[in-house]
Amino acid sequence: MKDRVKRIFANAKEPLDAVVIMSSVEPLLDKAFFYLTDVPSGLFEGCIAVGFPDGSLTVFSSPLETESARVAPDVTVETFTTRADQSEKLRKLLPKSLRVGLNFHDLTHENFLHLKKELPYAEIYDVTDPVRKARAVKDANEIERLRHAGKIVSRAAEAIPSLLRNGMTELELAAEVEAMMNKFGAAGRSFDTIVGFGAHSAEPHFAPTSTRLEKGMGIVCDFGALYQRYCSDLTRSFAFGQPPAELKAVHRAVEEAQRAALDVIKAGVPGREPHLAAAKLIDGTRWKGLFNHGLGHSVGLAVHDGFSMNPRTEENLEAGMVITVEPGIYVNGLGGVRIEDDVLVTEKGYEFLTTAPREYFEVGSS
Ligand SMILES: [Mn+2]
Repeated sequence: MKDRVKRIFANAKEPLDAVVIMSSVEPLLDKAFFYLTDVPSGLFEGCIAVGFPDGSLTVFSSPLETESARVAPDVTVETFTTRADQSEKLRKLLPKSLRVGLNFHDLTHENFLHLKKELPYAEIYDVTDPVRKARAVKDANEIERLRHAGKIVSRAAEAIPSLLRNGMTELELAAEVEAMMNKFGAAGRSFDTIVGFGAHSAEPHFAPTSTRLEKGMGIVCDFGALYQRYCSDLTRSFAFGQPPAELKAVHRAVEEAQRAALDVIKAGVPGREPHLAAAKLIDGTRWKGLFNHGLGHSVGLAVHDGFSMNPRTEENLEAGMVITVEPGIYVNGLGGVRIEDDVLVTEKGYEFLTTAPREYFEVGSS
């Protein structure tokens, strides 16, 4: 993935000689390793990728994953046997007094100290921001996978009304939604599924429990599919049977807030503007102040992929970004509503990557 390697160097403020990406053990893997190598399979725990300004990339792989690494396009693979062997090969590749960029954001402190020791003459620079910026704007290959991850999660969302049963638990619904995603082609979930019934739905990141579904409860389901390492992230809100009148009105307000945010999304717009549009709409209702999180975030190899939209966002939207748009209103004791979709930012506006009906609210009452 020569272009991806080059983009990191182009984004760096200082001229660098090499960028070193090193993963620890699951879950402390650096997703930048997969961004640069595009290896379809493998964890690559403790492995290292070294990129150079001409776009070339060397991977130090354990024997365990060498075959997976060989599939990667444009990568030189060197297999190491022990950590000492890996260090020796690294020192040979990066002789003294080079300017070396490290991705501080995803490098464990232990590995940082290790690399400093193994490369004592190197000048170390933090490339967190150049890596983040490169990953924020997706290339065609990434967009294709994100589109597919969006399709899978949308199909699962469409199935939810048929899954709802009187007396089922939040944990059961979460498991069934995940099973749907797997059935439709997901390699797994992109984060722990959120299912909240009734008052639980007012907690944006609620972890499902054995609470049972009863008539008149609101439901929030927030979940995502992994497809070829790429994430989707979708939220739909339902009511089981006839919900309290206030919850219905909340749902309408959230739909309108999402519409207002989407209407301002296009390349060149400051990233805070869509957030402010949704917040303005919600703050003009009786639920003022109850939209208590940012409007959305970038999705990619990570479900929170480095860019986010909130009142403090300084960066502009760029064509090729894939972001969530997820306003919500949370009323303590009553319940909450959130509607979340993934969109691709374009020059003229945006394109939905998730498609399940948004307006659908009251479902099955028995
Ligand atoms: Mn999200």
